[in-house]
Amino acid sequence: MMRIRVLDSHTGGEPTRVILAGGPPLGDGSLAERRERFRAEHDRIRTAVVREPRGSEATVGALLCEPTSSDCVAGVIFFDNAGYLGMCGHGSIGLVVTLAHLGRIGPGSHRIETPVGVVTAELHADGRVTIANVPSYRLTAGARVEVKGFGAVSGDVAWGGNWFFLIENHALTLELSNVDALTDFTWRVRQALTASGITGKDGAEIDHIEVFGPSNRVQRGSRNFVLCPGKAYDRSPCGTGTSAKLACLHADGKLRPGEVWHQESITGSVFEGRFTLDPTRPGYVLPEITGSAYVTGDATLILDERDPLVWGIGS
Ligand code: PYC
Repeated sequence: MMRIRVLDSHTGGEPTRVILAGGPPLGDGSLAERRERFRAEHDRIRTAVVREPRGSEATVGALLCEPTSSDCVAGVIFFDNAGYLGMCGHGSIGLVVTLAHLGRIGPGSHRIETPVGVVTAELHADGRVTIANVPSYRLTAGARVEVKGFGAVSGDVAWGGNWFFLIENHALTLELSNVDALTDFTWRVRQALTASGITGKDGAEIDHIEVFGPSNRVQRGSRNFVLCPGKAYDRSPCGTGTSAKLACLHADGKLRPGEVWHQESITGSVFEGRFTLDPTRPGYVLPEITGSAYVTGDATLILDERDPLVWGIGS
């Protein structure tokens, strides 16, 4: 019998489950090394925590780790029903609110180590959180891919802590009632990208697909639908996806440093995004994403080896 202590929250509708105790023993090393150990030796703990019957297709897990650097308040490894994430914007906002709920941090600036670099989080006095995400950039503008049932689709390939394909031109309505059609379209796009060999840097798989449309709620912004690696859609506007969007807006000369972009999600929640320029790398932006999260649960998960579904459905 294993017991795993978790705190649940949601950020703009997207759940985050932080493992506080009882997680896998990953030893020392960088967060990237520990993530590989998690994947190689303890993957069934990932599936037990986020898959049904304990989790859901939308649940993102966050394993709280000792940081290697003493100026970081925490280290974190994000994961979902399909595998491991480089960074997670909504999850970082959820983690900060969780640490505040536990009394471990107060308002102010905090550094968090992830497998793809250190992110800085500002907890504001009103409870909102701003994440200074990893440097983000557009790799390819206007890549074209032939999508079964839809014909040629063009989009940008950009990095925001995960790899994204960002689509502006399409015929779909961005409404919650249309999630099945949006999921079908974006899943086909993802498969077509893989089949055509369109990738991120160094052949990295593009595992997030983002579709944009007009928003009637926000000004200077848009509404999005984001397909996550495990085929669930992001209930939040997606922090890493908004970072990739900021990189594309900058590359197209449509948003200047410091100007605010409002990214509304398919569920109606909104992140504020802005960027500064990376002084060391032309074309890269340093995104800042602001959003709110709320704690929704405090639980101990019980993993009983007599249970045939102990490691989660499909595991
Ligand atoms: O907010 O970056 C994000 C994210 C990635 C996957 C789900 N949410």
